[in-house]
Amino acid sequence: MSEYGQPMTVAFRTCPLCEATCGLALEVDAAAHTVTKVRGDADDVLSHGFICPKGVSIKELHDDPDRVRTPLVKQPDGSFAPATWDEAFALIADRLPAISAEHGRDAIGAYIGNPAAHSLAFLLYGKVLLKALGTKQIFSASTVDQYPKQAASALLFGSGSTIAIPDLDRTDYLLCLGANPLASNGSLMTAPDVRGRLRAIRRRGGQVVVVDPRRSRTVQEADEHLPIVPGTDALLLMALLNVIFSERLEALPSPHVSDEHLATVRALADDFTPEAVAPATGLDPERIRAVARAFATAPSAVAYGRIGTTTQAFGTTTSWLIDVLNVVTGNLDRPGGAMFPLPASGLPNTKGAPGRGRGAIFGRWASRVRGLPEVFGELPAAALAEEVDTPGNGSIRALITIAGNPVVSTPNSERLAAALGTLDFMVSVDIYVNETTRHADVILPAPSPLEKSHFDLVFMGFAVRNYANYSPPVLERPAGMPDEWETVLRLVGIATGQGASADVGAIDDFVVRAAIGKEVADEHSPWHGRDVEECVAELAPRTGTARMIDLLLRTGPYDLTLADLEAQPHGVDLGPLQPRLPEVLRTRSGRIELAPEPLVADVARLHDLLAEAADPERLVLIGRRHLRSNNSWMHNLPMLVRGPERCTLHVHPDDAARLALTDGAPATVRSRVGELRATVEVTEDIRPGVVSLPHGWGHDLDGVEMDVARAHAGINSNVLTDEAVIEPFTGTAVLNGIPVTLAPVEAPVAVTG
Ligand SMILES: Nc1nc2c(c(=O)[nH]1)N[C@H]1C(S)=C(S)[C@@H](COP(=O)(O)OP(=O)(O)OC[C@H]3O[C@@H](n4cnc5c(=O)[nH]c(N)nc54)[C@H](O)[C@@H]3O)O[C@H]1N2
Ligand SMILES: Nc1nc2c(c(=O)[nH]1)N[C@H]1C(S)=C(S)[C@@H](COP(=O)(O)OP(=O)(O)OC[C@H]3O[C@@H](n4cnc5c(=O)[nH]c(N)nc54)[C@H](O)[C@@H]3O)O[C@H]1N2
Ligand code: SF4
Ligand SMILES: [Mo]
Repeated sequence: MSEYGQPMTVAFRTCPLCEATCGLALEVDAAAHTVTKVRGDADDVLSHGFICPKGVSIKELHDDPDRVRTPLVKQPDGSFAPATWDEAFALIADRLPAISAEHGRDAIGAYIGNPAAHSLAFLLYGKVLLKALGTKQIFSASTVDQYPKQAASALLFGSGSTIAIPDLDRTDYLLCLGANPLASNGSLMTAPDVRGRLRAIRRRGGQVVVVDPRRSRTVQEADEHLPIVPGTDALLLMALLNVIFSERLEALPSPHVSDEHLATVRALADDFTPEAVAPATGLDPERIRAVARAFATAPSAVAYGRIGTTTQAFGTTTSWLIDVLNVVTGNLDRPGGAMFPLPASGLPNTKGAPGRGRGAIFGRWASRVRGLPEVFGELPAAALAEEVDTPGNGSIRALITIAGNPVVSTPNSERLAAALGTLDFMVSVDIYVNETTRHADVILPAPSPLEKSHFDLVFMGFAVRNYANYSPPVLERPAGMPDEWETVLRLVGIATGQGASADVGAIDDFVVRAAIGKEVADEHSPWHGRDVEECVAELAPRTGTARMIDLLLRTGPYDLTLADLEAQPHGVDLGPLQPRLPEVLRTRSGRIELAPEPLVADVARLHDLLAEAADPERLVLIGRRHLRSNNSWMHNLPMLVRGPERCTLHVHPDDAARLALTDGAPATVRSRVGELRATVEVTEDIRPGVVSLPHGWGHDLDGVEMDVARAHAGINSNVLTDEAVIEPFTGTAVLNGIPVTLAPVEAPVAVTG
């Protein structure tokens, strides 16, 4: 019983806080509008009871007094005052259309952050809003994250969401590059309890090899660690291919790859012998050979790369070579290798004609200031500041941020913060007054995660097993609080000139009819040829996100409806991943484009990298993640920030000795763009020449209204990362491998007398 004398109930739902999508079992105290206990759901079909400290902290997140619960409007003195929803929307309707009328549609920018990838509101209606705004100034966290992987996948397989996922539960050999899933809980690999799954690989006689400049927690679970020089993974991959080709260890040719492409790749690898790449990668040639042989001869093997391989100078090329390695060893699309999930809600690769499509198209427009190419409908986040602070036709005068904190999460934070201060108008849909949203004129809050429904539309498509689950809200929304999708559609109403009081239901009806229209027109859809109104009636009386999900499920690859998922609170297991070639392809050729022309051309840059002499004095900065952190926004939860200081600069003892740095003492870190004072942590767990600072900290800026985070402020590593240094294909920021210099901070001379 709760203290209010009401019975306690247990609710099951998916944790929305990271890609692992664990099942939570929550003891609900509806009368007190909170949960009293958070456990892992032992019956969840994917997570089987696994949970991490962040999942437990969902209670603190819900209860957090600093979480924004009513719209906030900026006052003339710079403070925020609560407003009603109608007042907030009226203000937006007054300002936003006027700016686009005066300066053009591109004068309104949009930045979409990471939690939006877990939020049905943005997944289902975000595109509608961006289309309604009609701006090309669209930015997101994807260009400080995974776009290189998606671009490589699009070139190879024809769609950016056709990502080959490690078949973790059946593989005999995992080669993990630039990922630390024991801290991150996995990314582009939805797999709760990675530690358990890695231990299972080793228990069944398999091997785990980790390529990382640091001795990460994942390294501690591995058989072998290759402590690579940051940014040189593509050289290592070329050397692995070189050994495999020269020792004739490749698999039989695949019917899905042309001989010509295979020959191209083989020729490209020619120059990259283990000896040739050894100086640049810092890796022993014999160990490279041994890994190549073991990978190629294992019954099954898979190469997998994440942040350390995408947010670096060779992001797309490295991501490509990872899949080339999977392909030439026969490990693509087979159990234990890299496989393509088939999620219940479908993917672009389940729509249209199977096996063939339009392929990847990039660069349909370019950014105004630097001329950087569009990728997946966006411009690079590294270009956001210059698009605001460089005057001229098309400069951004108003910005909408949605579930994003670009001031902390994107390169050269100080420039971006200054730029946001010059905007004519800014709206943030967010749950905190943080480093970014403090610049807003209006903050529109989202309901607490316990007050929202949940369906991990994106991440079920990147999971190590096919499964589906749906979570209705655990708690009712407080009176007057709209659902997040209603907020998005009210913004759509404003952007389409219908004003602040547009009929959200009518917009929703319009959107669902358009989606149904596509299905009935697609000859490969189970709804092909049906009457739109009859389909609308079939989905009634649902509305909003629930209706859209029901539509996706009914037209998806399994015979499922939302009601089926509602009846299964622990989720529905749809079995291990199945081979999907060739139907999964959407390339023009109908085959895997193993040697995409732009990436083949980029190999010249790899030759240059080979020739770069190793400079023993050179120091580069990389990042790292900690289990109790989530990018920039969960440091206000006491249970996640307690314990020793975590925002420290890891320095190898040799570098510390050379530079006279002391463990626990401050040091000045300088890069081209910024300077920070960091606390040094001397550790053998990083290779010499490399230093590491976690991202997402630095909460002591003026106007941040997060008391716990302020008390554990840390420093923002993106003050040091350089917006000018980007990956060439996607404009993704190079966040790993930033040249820095270090110096001890001299203790102030005591003045007595
Ligand atoms: N140096 C360095 N920088 C990095 C990285 C790195 O490895 N190194 N990693 C990069 C990566 S991978 C990513 S994804 C980005 C993340 O970049 P961002 O997405 O810009 O930043 P987050 O810290 O995830 O901020 C999320 C925001 O969403 C808000 N929020 C949380 N829940 C909700 C909700 O339910 N609704 C709404 N409307 N808002 C919500 C939070 O308050 C916060 O403001 O950071 C990148 N930056
Ligand atoms: N606890 C926690 N979990 C998270 C997040 C978080 O902030 N905290 N963020 C979430 C998000 S948005 C994402 S995208 C994922 C990211 O998930 P992961 O990619 O697993 O993230 P990291 O733990 O940063 O692991 C990246 C590793 O790459 C290494 N590295 C750096 N540079 C290089 C390089 O040049 N080459 C190689 N081979 N390695 C390099 C780093 O030392 C680090 O160990 O995590 C998600 N989960
Ligand atoms: S691993 Fe991710 S999904 Fe699972 S409980 Fe932790 S934060 Fe939630
Ligand atoms: Mo991310």
